[in-house]
Amino acid sequence: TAQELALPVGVTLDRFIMASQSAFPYATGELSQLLRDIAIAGKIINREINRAGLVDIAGGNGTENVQGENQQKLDIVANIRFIRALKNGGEVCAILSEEEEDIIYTGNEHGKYVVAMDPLDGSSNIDVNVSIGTIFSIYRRVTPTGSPATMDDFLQGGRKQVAAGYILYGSSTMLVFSTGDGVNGFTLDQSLGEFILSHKNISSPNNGTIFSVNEGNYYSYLPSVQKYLDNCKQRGYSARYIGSLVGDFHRNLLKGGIYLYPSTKKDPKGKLRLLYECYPLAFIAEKSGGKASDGFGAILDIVPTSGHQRSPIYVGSAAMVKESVQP
Ligand code: AHM
Ligand code: MG
Repeated sequence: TAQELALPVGVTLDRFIMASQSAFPYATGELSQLLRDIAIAGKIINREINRAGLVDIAGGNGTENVQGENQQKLDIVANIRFIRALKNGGEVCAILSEEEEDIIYTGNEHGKYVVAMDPLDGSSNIDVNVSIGTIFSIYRRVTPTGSPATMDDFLQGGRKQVAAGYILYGSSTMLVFSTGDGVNGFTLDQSLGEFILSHKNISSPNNGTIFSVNEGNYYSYLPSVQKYLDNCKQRGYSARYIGSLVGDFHRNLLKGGIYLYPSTKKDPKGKLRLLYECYPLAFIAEKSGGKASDGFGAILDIVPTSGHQRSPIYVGSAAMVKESVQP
């Protein structure tokens, strides 16, 4: 398997992908190319984010996205850049984006893959120079190549993801992904413009002492969730909440912790979107030994019914997730 490959920390993403290509059951050359295209999109978005403060492209532009939320300019920029990179790459026939209601057709009807993505998550953090992220989920299409993709290609369910991951634009920029066999993290070396393997075969600590949740909603959570949060506090756990899912998830993945976005009175199904927020992070969680639940069962087992549906989520260290969803 890829984990057995002798790939030292410090190799470039390209070399990693090349070396592991033959080891992954799914890793056709096309998937490898698609992962490279995502890395390129990440570098481009990284550049835009770093320039944002300078060229005044950050900030609300007055339009709303399909969920009726105020859309920031940089969201739109990231959406456009990502779509363009995947179009040019040629492996993807269609994209589902948080920023657009309908399926986006790339014109590559012979592409074997579809991608669901949140091009820039944590948009409320853009203006204030706090970490934000890109989340992506990849499926092999089920409709025949040469014909237009349909919603069926996106609604296969979390277990059918062939790869998923995120790019975190933090104090450094990192790409973390899995093709089903382990989770690896790559840090962008800005001077070289290359993602370098920095976090090899990430394993989620089974337990931890960090809980990440918007406690402002405490009185609107189920009693069982309130009880879990009370337990965390009685034990003196650390409360850490950026309000940027990718950043909160990533910290907990490395240090041990839980991220919760439970249902609230206002949002009975939670806030986060199943296809391009919950599924990909649940995939990374499980592939690294962690867990992801919607309060009833595994996130990855939820049968999807629509492209932009939401789900409550409890994700992170396995023991913590287990305890948090006990009735
Ligand atoms: P977004 O897709 O509009 O950016 O919303 C998703 C974000 C997550 O990154 C974050 O964890 C969550 O919303 C924070 O929500 P809240 O402000 O309700 O705590
Ligand atoms: Mg989002």
